[in-house]
Amino acid sequence: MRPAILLLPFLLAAAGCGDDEPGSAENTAAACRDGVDNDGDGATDCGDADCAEFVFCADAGSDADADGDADLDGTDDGGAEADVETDADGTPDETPDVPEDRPGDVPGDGADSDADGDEGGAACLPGEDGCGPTELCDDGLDNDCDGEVDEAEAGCTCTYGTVQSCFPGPPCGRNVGGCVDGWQACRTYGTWAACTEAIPAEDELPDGKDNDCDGETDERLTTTPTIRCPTAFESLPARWRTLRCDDLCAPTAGGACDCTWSILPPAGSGTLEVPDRLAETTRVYLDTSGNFIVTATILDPRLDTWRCSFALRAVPPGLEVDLWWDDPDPWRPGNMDLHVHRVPPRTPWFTPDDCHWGNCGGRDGTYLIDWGYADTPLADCPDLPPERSWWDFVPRRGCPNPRVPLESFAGPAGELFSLDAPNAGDGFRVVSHFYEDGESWGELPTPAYVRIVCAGRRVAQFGPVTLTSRDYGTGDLWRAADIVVLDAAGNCAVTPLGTPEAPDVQGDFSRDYL
Ligand SMILES: [Ca+2]
Ligand SMILES: [Ca+2]
Ligand SMILES: [Ca+2]
Ligand SMILES: [Ca+2]
Repeated sequence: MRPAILLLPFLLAAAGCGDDEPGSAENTAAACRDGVDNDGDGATDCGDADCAEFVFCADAGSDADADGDADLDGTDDGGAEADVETDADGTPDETPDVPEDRPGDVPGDGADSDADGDEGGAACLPGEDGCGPTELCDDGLDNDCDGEVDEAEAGCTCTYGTVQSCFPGPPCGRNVGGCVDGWQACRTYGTWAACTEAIPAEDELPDGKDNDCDGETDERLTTTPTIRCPTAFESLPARWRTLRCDDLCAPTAGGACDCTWSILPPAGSGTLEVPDRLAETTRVYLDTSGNFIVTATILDPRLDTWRCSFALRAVPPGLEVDLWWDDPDPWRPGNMDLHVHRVPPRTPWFTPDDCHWGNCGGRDGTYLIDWGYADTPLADCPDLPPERSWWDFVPRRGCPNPRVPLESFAGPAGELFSLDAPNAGDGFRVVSHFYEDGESWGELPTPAYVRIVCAGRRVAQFGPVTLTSRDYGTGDLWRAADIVVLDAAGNCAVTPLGTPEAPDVQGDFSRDYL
């Protein structure tokens, strides 16, 4: 699902430029972005104090979330957001941590295999959008700009369970400015699902962001920005993220703004809305990995209304496995459980080789798993909402590996398995168990999904696979996939079990064997 990024009607006010005269002062929006030292004082554009009040200059160096990375300044400084290119200004980052991706490149890989500035799609020259008459398959781009990426109608196929990053277009906007890639999974019948969790190109707004992803920010706009809209922030999953209206209100607004918040989470999340959506400062819980797209509707001091959408990217270290399900009967919610069994040994399920809610989820202070992994320091452990977790990591001064930090007793929120630092060669098998289904035993078959994230990258997603609860605590087991960790970074290979047409779903009796 993609957010409906619709612009409310808004008023364009003439830029109030005061006492400047063309060529004599550097305090107009145009003069502060023309690359010329207009007033001859030796300082150019944002380097000139006369330009400081403009939002595209005022952002420089701010660090609103105190993570050491200047959030909206368009430079990577090696902090937590270093891999998120927020400006796409066409100039190299001053202190780059990874090479920047170019339009059409595979996002985040920092590579441009043929050095043409364009790894995946048509070469993009200034002013081009990359739209063409033909959809190309396997590039994660909407080449024919019909709103669908690598679509079945164009003859594109894929291997069930694989996941690719995708961008719903236009192609030349990929990884440029405010555009953010999403994900799409290959469905049971071998075609790509819709590209979700992305921010596509929008109409340009005066907000300090390159909304139409053409490499220019706020171009051809005459109004002074009153808001400043970021592109993306990175976080660990299972964390709270603070949202501040102040961060979206430009110094040039001349006062405080008023915000209303909404959120569109990844599949498998229970964070369907911002809890306190009218508050100027509030927070949201990132309960799984992936992109949470936050949209703020902002009322500025001039009573103009704007919209700003940005991505909160929850990226786990090591290995994360998610289970979620679409409960067809919310009044009697079904309760599935995630089990991750180390392999070897090939012992039955529900043993100490199987990490699940009962021995790996912190219930009653019991943690009965010893797979030889070090604890993760407390500072890097998840924030835990009491309604979904039994853990208290403080007495332990850390969190164990592996662990099930979040449980769920009903959809749409899912369950999570975390192993922060797996070793090369480690193997695991993933099962979903339909524990019980309220009072309606076995009457409501329920579709389940499993997602596997390795080294911060979503690598596989399986489902929907229909499971049935046959009696209390004794429903189906779905053996979804085997995982082998390939290197110390946590990259992995995933093999589905069963076939797309006949997934490996067996009754509760099958818990006696792996
Ligand atoms: Ca394509
Ligand atoms: Ca298309
Ligand atoms: Ca632009
Ligand atoms: Ca803009």
